[in-house]
Amino acid sequence: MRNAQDRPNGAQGCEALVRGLYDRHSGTAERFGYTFRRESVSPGGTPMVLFAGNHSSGKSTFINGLVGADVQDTGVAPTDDSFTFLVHGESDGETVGAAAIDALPRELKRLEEFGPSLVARIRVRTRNLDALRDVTLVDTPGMIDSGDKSFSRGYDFFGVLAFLAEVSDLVLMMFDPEKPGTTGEAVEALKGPLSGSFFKLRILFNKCDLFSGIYDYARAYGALCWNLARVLPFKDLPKIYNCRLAVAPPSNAKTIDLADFDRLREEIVGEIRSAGEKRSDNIRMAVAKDLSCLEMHVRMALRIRRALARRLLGSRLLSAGVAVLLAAAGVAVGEAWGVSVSTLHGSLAAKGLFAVQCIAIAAFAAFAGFAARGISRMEFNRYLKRIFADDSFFQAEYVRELSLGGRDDLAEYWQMVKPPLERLVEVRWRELPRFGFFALRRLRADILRIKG
Ligand SMILES: Nc1nc2c(ncn2[C@@H]2O[C@H](COP(=O)(O)OP(=O)(O)OP(=O)(O)O)[C@@H](O)[C@H]2O)c(=O)[nH]1
Ligand SMILES: [Mg+2]
Repeated sequence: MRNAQDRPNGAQGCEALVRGLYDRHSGTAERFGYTFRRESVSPGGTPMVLFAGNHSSGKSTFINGLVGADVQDTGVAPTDDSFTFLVHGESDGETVGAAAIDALPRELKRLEEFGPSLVARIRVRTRNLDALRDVTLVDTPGMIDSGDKSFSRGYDFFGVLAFLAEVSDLVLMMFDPEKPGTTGEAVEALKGPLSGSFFKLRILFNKCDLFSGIYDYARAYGALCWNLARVLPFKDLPKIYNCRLAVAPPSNAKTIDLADFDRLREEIVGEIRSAGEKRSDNIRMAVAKDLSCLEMHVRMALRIRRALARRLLGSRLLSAGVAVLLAAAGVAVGEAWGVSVSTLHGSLAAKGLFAVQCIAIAAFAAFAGFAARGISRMEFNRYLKRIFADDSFFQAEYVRELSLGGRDDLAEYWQMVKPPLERLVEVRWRELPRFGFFALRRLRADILRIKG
């Protein structure tokens, strides 16, 4: 596989810029408990194209067609449960598991974090094929539906998909007429893991040769658009590449013209071949997104910490106030109906009774104070849980930007920032820093710089 040294200076410059940015902001990320999404980048590495989608939608067939050899198994039944990286090498070879991850570029090391079940399913196939010189192709397990909700792949499939989409330069999501956007995993993938990579996502509707007529095709295409509209957060429908990769069995006598499907296939093949041209831009965008997420994380952490500290102080003052009020009321009641201070000059017995009265008042006030504290702590915990139940904190923090409109990216970042921030706040909100003015200023400047 090619490495950074083989690539031109533009890519090297991009790598240096990116590394400098991550170094500069790693302190802020650490202080605020933010984990970078793509800390390690190899802009000089080979561009990567990810093939995802329904099982039997033709991912492996497409790859075989691109490289001009049968490197991947194909078949109608779910064929593949591995993530296969097809890379160029002088001799043919195959590695699986930890050794395969070692053979991949540095930025893919994070795959190890998904656990041994995933590591065992990582495969690197080296082939001496010209088509692989300038691109690494990644075949993924087909997406399926399971009747049993407890069905699991033994690793975080969507997490892996999100990570691979993040580091890829082009992501192909393949559907076929049999399941036009109705596969549970495919829908979930578009809603979650791939939602941060829409700008490099291409949707393919394969096997268009299978339609028996234009009505048949229109119905399936309509169903795909209908299902996509429910998960894609855009007003406009993205371009869908209707194509075919194989020839239908002769029994399916065609009444629709296949030429357009073949043209669109060639268009997407062209995009795959030119994936390298977009690599520097993709990396810049990915880093800008990562830093923007860090900026949002810092802003939201500061706002939430401030709100929680205020709430905690309020509830403490309330319980102390309850104790003081009850103590004052106890003293007043004692003065009116109990042993008054004015009677203390008298007998020793009166002094004794007065002491008992004071102790009783103090005990009562302390008990009431503790009870009030317990109640306000419960209320505080409820408040803590409510913070992430809706997006009101996010909307309050970004009220100005949201009111101006045209900032759909903010909602996208919030979806990425929210889950880890929620976990962080729940576990250690007190340890979050109180101030971040200068860190935010630096971040803003660098985000603008990298966006160019
Ligand atoms: N008619 C027709 N058949 C196709 C087309 N593309 C792929 N196939 C067939 O569909 C079957 C499944 O293709 P694969 O490439 O194995 O599909 P896959 O997406 O890799 O499947 P998994 O690895 O199981 O996820 C194979 O028998 C292919 O020959 C196409 O455009 N038209
Ligand atoms: Mg396959």
